[in-house]
Amino acid sequence: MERKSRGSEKAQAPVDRGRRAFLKVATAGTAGALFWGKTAPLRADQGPSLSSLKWREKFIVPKPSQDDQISYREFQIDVQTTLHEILPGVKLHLLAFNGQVPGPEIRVKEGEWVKVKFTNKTELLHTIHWHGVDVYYEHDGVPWITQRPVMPGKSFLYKFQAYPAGTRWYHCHYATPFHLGHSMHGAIIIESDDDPILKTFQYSRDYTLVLQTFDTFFLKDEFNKMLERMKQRLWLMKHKKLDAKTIAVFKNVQEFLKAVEEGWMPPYLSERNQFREGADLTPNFFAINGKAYPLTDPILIRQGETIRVRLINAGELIHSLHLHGHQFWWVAQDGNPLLQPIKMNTLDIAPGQTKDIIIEGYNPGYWTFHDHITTRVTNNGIYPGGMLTLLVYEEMAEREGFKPMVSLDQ
Ligand SMILES: [Cu+2]
Repeated sequence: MERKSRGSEKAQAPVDRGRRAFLKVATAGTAGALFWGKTAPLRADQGPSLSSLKWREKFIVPKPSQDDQISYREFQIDVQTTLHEILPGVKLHLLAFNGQVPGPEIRVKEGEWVKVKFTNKTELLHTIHWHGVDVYYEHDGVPWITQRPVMPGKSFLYKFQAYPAGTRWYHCHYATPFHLGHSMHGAIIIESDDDPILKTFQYSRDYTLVLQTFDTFFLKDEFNKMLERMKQRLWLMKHKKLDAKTIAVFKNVQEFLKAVEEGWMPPYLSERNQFREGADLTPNFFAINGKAYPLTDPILIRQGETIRVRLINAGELIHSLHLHGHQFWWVAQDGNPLLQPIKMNTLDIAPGQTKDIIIEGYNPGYWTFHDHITTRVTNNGIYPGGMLTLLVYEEMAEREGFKPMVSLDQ
């Protein structure tokens, strides 16, 4: 089913005409770019205009229909505990979507209707939030605001129309400092035939890199506490005592204030204190797609090839990613194409953000791509490690049988 009326044809026409006009100008080699309908000088660090003015169009996010007359792309996602290895000897019990770290990547086309059956296979409470996707509010996955959390053993059907195109992600929105840190996240890539980045750069390969930090002491400690809470909750469930009182749900703020007045002690006044800013979260492992260097997967490229790398920061820290031997194009922010790509070699990415870059294969070799906040290229404080991967020219590696050296200096 097509999304109805996203701006009138009349409103779109000038943009398309503008884009065609610009492409003509660009191919003719004129040093000028159409920017907001005016000619602006093309800076050396700017790429061709991506002319993405879609966000200006007017539309209302549709509510998923109840009768299921729509044809959906269907996905099954569960959450379970899994034993995940970041590095040999560093195994952590984590909460993971379909037992994977990061969770399965969902790829859909813009405008497609998506149905995700989410099943909770733990004794904790969870939801899924679709980060950066324009979903109908009832499917936004914020516990107690737009839905009741998904209870142990229960399922929830998330339905939405995939929009807008771009690099987006999903994560649990329940007790997020803990559940997100525990790897309840994954990528959702919304593709479009009309993607200005694909049209402009004609890239042939597309990589997704999910950045994550682990505080293994915190996670181990919290996991043990969580197992204890799970045991308690199982007992409550068995004796049919898991109810609103047990998990302290109030209908509104007044009801909550009244309970405090009458002597009920909120958990933040107790000793639990589990997510205290700064004091507790001191990550000692830094991962790309669930692995720390030297177990990170290399990014493969060939001479003359253009690739797209989608970066998703699912962790707690800001990263400053630097690529050796190349300038790359920064082309999208939070999934949305920039009006003008920017040429750079070090890109910062804050928690929750996604950024897309285009790398052109013009300097054959083996190059590191890493967080330039240097404490993050370590494993438990030991260099080298952490958030570091390699850009590897495939044909060279094939010819020379290149395998990165692994040094674990004492
Ligand atoms: Cu959760």
